Amino acid sequence: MSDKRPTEAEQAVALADSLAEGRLDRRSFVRGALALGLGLPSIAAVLQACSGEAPEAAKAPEGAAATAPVPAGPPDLGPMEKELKICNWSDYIAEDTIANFEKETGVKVTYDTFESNEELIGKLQAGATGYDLVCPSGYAVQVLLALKLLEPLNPKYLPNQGNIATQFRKTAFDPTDAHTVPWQWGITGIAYRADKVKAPPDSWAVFHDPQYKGKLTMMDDMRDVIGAWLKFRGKSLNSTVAEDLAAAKADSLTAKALLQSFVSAPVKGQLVAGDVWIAQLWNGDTIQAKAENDKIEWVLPKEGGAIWCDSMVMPKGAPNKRAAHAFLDYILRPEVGAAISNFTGYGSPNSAATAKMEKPVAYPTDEQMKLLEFQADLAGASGDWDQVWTEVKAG
Ligand code: SPD
Repeated sequence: MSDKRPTEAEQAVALADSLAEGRLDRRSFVRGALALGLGLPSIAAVLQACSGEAPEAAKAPEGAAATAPVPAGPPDLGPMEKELKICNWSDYIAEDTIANFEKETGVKVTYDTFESNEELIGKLQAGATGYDLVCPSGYAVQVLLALKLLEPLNPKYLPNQGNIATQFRKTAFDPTDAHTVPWQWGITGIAYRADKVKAPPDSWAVFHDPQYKGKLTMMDDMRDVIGAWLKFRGKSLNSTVAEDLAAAKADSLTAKALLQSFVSAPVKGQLVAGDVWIAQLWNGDTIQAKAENDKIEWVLPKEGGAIWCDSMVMPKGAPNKRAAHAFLDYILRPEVGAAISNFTGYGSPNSAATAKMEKPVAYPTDEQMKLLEFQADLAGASGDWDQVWTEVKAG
């Protein structure tokens, strides 16, 4: 007989299983869940998921046949698999997050990284990645959903889902919370070496300033670069208007003549070393660099920039779905979520985790939000953007 005692998360899943399979009534479930320390929002989420009741919007109209079939939810998952394969952005997880999960569950995790949403979408479109969890930004979730490349999640296995902050529920990219568990949110702005620049930059125009030729970088990321030049001209960073894109292309090419390179997360080392003085960069990665060199600062340009939320999703055909859910519920624990954001420097979409963070990143106020815009799916215009980016890279 094994002497391994079930963890609280496993007990919570077993409790939810018993409720779903009718071996436990709702009152006993609530009593057991409270004894395990589950929060009321998590308990309510499981009760709703197990109620068999269709959501308000999906309910049959008055007078419809009482026997109309209720749409089936995601299927129950089998036993926990022994492996899990994750693909995430680089520098985006605490050092012990994976090791602690492996120790607790016995699941062996393979962890790969990617550097842009377009790289991730390309991998998934090519098929057969074997990934169980990947972490696209909101607009890329919309792209993957449109391509039918995602599996729905089963809330029955996510009792900690109730810890997610309200801003990150029922989002534009996942209106029913059926496919995503939000991971981190952040903002694209400008990192700079305060000891090297003449004056702190406050505009995307700094990437057109010849005095910094060779000391500048912008990200190797179509949405961030073209989006920045759209904001610079007072346009939406999701614009699909031909003239706006033509202007953004011209601005990108003017900048390119002064840039050392297009580079994303790896620029941190160059900023620390002083080879790069001014870099388009995400706020959290800048905080990671600042930990190594306190002369590094970050600013949101006066013209504004992108705010985004990256979420864990399960690609179509994920081979280890039960282990994927176990990992998602694990990262939704307050202390695990807090440790991840303490390392990454980004905001946590988990309010219980934010409450435990050393230096929580505050969500922008309504006033600050006026400068920020969420990136959205470009749908039919993505080919036009690809064309602009290809010409910028080749130009
Ligand atoms: N090092 C992790 C950075 C994650 C950035 N993701 C969002 C990009 C939005 N364009």
